[in-house]
Amino acid sequence: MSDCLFCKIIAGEIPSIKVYEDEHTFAFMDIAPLTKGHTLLIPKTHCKDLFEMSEDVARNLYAAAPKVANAIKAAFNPAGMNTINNNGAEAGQTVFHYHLHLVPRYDEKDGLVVNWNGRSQEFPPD
Ligand code: DGP
Repeated sequence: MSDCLFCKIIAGEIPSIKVYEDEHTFAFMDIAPLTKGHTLLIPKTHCKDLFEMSEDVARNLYAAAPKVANAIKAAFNPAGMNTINNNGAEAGQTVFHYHLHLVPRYDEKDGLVVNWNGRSQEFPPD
């Protein structure tokens, strides 16, 4: 899609820090990382969100997810990882090309505020 930010990143028209690429997917560092190593995994085929995603695109994307997660783990040595995907502005989506957030977690006191489902919650909860 010509006016899509993430399509432009895939095409190399906008620079990014690439983490992984194969025939169907592309992964790069988030410009505003929630934690060290926060990465976005996207399909090369443009689709707005999960509701528009075909089974083939989903299969290829999630086949790449463990590879990307393990590359992040090897590079940053996190203790855990959140995978999150926002669909629709009301759900917090700001870029309308499907993306899976891979957010490394370092310890329960890393101060990250979790706000994936419309609720804001200090981590860890009381
Ligand atoms: P979401 O709110 O789920 O739609 O997340 C969009 C993410 O995209 C957000 O964490 C910031 C990231 N982002 C936005 N613009 C750019 C960009 O130009 N480059 C990179 N690397 N990330 C971007």
